[in-house]
Amino acid sequence: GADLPRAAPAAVLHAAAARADLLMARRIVVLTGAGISRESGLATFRDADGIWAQVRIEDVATPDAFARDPARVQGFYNARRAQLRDPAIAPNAAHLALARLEREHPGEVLLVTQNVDDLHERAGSTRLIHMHGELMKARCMSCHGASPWRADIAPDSACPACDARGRLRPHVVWFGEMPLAMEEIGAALEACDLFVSIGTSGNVYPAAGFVAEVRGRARTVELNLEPSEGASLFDEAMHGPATQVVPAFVD
Ligand code: BV8
Repeated sequence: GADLPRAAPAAVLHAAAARADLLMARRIVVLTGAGISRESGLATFRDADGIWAQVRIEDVATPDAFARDPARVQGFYNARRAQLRDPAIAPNAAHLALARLEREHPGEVLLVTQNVDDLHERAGSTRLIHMHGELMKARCMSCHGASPWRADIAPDSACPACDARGRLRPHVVWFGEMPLAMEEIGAALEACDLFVSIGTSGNVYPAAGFVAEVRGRARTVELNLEPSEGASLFDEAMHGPATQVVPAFVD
């Protein structure tokens, strides 16, 4: 009839079926995005109230932007660092559920996050890859070593660790740069039998392509507020706020 959707939607996953999936899975890769931190008070990127609605990517999140106006780029990241340090910002029920998932499946869960916040580690996750870097670290442009960010780092500050006294930049992956740990992520994707994507719009590659890589070999599940760009590529989905759907999936 007229009400039938044109494309086959991902099957809606119920908590009991999700639980059975989890119990059977042996190698789990979880990909998270900004949506998981939204209910902790951090803005997403592409929603109407998102970061990319306030500032242009090409002004703050590309190597060119940093070369042109390092102070502007530092200012952008310093504001986000200050927000992350606000005592009101803390891990939510979704971050905590993923830390429990790791504890309940020792050695079987790899959490790959696109987020530069530190809410997953504050929640207790340890097998964690920050593929787009970490807000609270600086990276040396000469020795490439990452070190904790300090408030007194200026656009011309030198690396405390290397002989070359290279300049420091935010330890984040900008547009046009290669995300971190891609080999390790590729190996985990190849070996996994369950892939869960949480709170990501599916707009930024290579992360947005992970589901297509594992499809057919691994069971694929989307947990997001609404269907993402790649929603039709997932076997199953639960749509709703992360603090509800992630604990429902894990517990
Ligand atoms: C690379 C760090 C290769 C910085 C980020 C075509 C044209 C031009 C370029 C490309 C192209 N195709 C591919 C590219 C490359 C480009 C890209 O993908 N561009 C897109 C825009 C087309 N990708 C890259 O450049 C990547 N690098 O490809 O390198 C290479 C090869 C050789 C040599 C050199 C390089 C690097 C990309 C990394 C960019 N850096 N972040 C910073 O944070 O300041 S990306 C940025 O988007 C974010 O930081 C985040 O990491 C990433 C993903 O965003 P999401 O997390 O998904 O957030 P979003 O707002 O989009 O979505 C939120 C979702 O949550 C929504 O669906 C919403 O419904 C949901 N939600 C909201 N609330 C809740 C919720 N869900 C649950 N509960 C809630 N409460």
